[in-house]
Amino acid sequence: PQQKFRKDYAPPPYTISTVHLDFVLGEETTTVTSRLHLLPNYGALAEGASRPALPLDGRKDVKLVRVSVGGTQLSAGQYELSEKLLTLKDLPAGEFDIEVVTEIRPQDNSLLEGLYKSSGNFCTQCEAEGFRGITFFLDRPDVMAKYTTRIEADEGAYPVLLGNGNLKETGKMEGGRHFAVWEDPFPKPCYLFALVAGKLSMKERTYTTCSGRNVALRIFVQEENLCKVDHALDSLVKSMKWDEDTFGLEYDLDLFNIVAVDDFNMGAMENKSLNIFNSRLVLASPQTATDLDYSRIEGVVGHEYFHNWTGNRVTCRDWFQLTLKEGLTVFRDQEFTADMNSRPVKRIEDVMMLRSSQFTEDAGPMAHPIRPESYIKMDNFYTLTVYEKGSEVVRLYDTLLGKEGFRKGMELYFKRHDGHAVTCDDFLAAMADANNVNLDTLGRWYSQAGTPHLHVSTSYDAAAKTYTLTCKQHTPPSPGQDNKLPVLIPIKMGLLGPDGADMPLRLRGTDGSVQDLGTTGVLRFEEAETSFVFEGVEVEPVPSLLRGFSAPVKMEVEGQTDEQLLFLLAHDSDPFNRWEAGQRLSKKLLLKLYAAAAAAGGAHNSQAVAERCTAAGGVPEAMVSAFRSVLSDKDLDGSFKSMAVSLPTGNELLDALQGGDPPLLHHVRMYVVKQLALQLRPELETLVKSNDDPAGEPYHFNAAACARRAIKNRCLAMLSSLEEPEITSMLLDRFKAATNMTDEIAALSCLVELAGPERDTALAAFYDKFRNEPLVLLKWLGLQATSNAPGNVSLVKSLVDHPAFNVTNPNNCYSLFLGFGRSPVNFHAADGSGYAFMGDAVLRVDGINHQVAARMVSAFTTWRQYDTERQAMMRAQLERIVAHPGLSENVFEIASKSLK
Ligand code: HT7
Ligand code: ZN
Repeated sequence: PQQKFRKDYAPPPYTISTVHLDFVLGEETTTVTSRLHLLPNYGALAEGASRPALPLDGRKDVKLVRVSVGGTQLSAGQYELSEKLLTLKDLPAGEFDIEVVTEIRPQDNSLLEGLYKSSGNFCTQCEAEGFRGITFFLDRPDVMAKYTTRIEADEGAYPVLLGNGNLKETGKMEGGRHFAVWEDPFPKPCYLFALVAGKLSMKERTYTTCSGRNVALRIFVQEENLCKVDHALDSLVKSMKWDEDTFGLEYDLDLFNIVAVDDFNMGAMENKSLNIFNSRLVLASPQTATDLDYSRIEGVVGHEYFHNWTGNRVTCRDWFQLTLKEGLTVFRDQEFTADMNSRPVKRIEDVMMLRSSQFTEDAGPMAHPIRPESYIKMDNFYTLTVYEKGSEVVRLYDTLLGKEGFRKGMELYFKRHDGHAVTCDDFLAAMADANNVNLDTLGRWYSQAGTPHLHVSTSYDAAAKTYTLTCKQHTPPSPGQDNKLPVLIPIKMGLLGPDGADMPLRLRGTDGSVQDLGTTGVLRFEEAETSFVFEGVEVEPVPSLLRGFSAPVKMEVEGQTDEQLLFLLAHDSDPFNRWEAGQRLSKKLLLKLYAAAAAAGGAHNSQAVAERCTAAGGVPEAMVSAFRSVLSDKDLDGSFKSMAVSLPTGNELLDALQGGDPPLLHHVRMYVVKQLALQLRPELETLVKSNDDPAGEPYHFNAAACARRAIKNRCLAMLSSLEEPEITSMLLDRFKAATNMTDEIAALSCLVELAGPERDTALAAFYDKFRNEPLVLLKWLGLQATSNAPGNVSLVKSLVDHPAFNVTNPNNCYSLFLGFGRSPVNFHAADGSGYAFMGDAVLRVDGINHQVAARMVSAFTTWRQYDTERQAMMRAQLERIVAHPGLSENVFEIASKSLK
């Protein structure tokens, strides 16, 4: 397969100003007629040079029926046709029209890219390069055109016909067929094209924009799901208002449609005015969706809506710039969620995810800069790095420039680039120019992969009353990048006095002047090493560094003691750093106990591990009492408490371990949870009781109600680790009595981890209750797949043949296979059975859907993190996969790069 390189970018030889598409949708064949108006883009030609050819991207399942240039049909010898390309030559001078007629079979399209069918309805997915699965086209984001779409179909089977933009015309035809014509006034790249035809029901609301225009908001779903769209509609209204208030960005058409489909490779797609969503990110009712589902729906509805400006009105010049729209839009959706709910809680959740998954990606064989340099399949670069680290990089501007400066930068960005396809450099330039600052060292974040390491040492001079922070940074090598330059790291910080209050910050400048930073300052650290000196520091402070996680780095604070961490946990005015102090304490402890358990060797059952951990000192009283204070603190929000008593994820610990044994680490984590539960049992039981919803109270999705459920269910999970019959039966009672999905699934997930009849009883009852709710069955599959119950591999194997499982549906594969890949005990079973199962599954799914299979094979990319036996077994699976005949480019790229 061929790699594409960022350095090779060249503008297209022709651009397209208008596109007229005519779809005749059929059960057997769908015919697409595409009429394009082309403009030369090759500039002046050298003397004697002929005009460039026009290469139109296609796919092997797109059948070319005919092609005409300037009204004349070409004969076979007048064009070149290969599996992926239709090349037209000897083109007219100046502007000209072409017409391309193709035939496709959406009903056979299991890739779910281009035009396909889901639950009997037609729908599209064109990002990144799906449009070429519909017709031959300049399938690249820098070709922006105005689209008109005519859709014709059988009226009985497909009463709803949707396209981008405004509805211009509808009509009935002979033979029970009908048509609709849609016109989108905004130029767009083809990846934002969309079409839907099907039997769908709709719920509508009106939104009046800040300038007084009425916009019809419509959500289309299958009839039986109409009762589950209110939350998505509420979220859309909130998003529209938030974007007006925060960035002055108003919606630009009179109609905004969302369609929910069951078969979708990703979460959702921001097609202009016709967003298409995976149904799991639209549909919610208290009985079928958890608080987490509600929150994700709010976030993703916001994310897709925000793309209307960051992605659609201003788009990417090429796919290497993907983070330009995705990093920025993730940042916007994170800020939206923070404003709608709890800011500290949202920040902690995002950082937990970044550390447990993106840091792993950044340390592995697939590490790439947020703006990658090359790819084989662009679909493989919709990564946590591009999205989540990309958002962290956007957050750097926000931290450095402040809210006002950031908004000024955004305004200049839109002023300069509205209606254009641009680059990350253009974004940086707008931010820098609007604020008149130099951001060159920030630009390095776009080109360097890997997580920077920040090392801070401190010193206090009592006589001079100065306190010095000496900061050093380096970024470890990553594939293809051995040497890295220092990056701009904004260090948001404070200094705590002995009473726990923030001290005033008086920073000494290089010229000897003193800058007053208030009590929280941002240090601009951009060299390999810099010392920051604070003056007038009366007593030695405890430093609170990287407040709010002001940069995506791994920070080590030399000499930081447990006492200092306990102090920060108790007093830091920055809630993020309070949580962070607890995480650092827990991480130190877990790594120490793991080392003790690993050194003892031998069998790794939970009993033996517990004995070794106890012999190594167990969980110190100081930590128990710090957690007790958090749990009993009346001023702390329940969601925050729940996160403050959660241990760092297994992935985060494995990243620190090198050569780790996942089941052993799991047992060590469970040992610590159990010890905490034993010693904090009274507090946990009190919190469970005091946070139960009052009887008869209906479900509400709001910060206060979610916080109550979060702490209650965290306490239940901790208590369940005690494996006491009394607690297990209480969990079963709670499972049966639950009135909302959050509580029901919380109890079930505890039971699924326990051996005993309650597990089977609960799983069977849950299945019976929800056998007709496909989205809820995803949870049922996922819980069993992820379970660490010993010997679960055989149960997961049997689920593949269960009637609830459908291998052609991406959500099913993600729940079952990706869920299984997250189980430290069973995926990493010592006999390699988990790896073999996953290897087989990757190859099977690759025969159906390349994107889904590529996501599954990612379970193996971390193989170098584990002990030598596991490394060998995982590597063997990757080698088997790479050698498989007919492997997709998607899977080949991930598997082969993982082996390098
Ligand atoms: N921009 C959308 C990306 C997307 C996608 C990419 C590849 C294959 C399928 C896909 N479905 C959606 C989603 C987003 O980030 O908003
Ligand atoms: Zn996006």
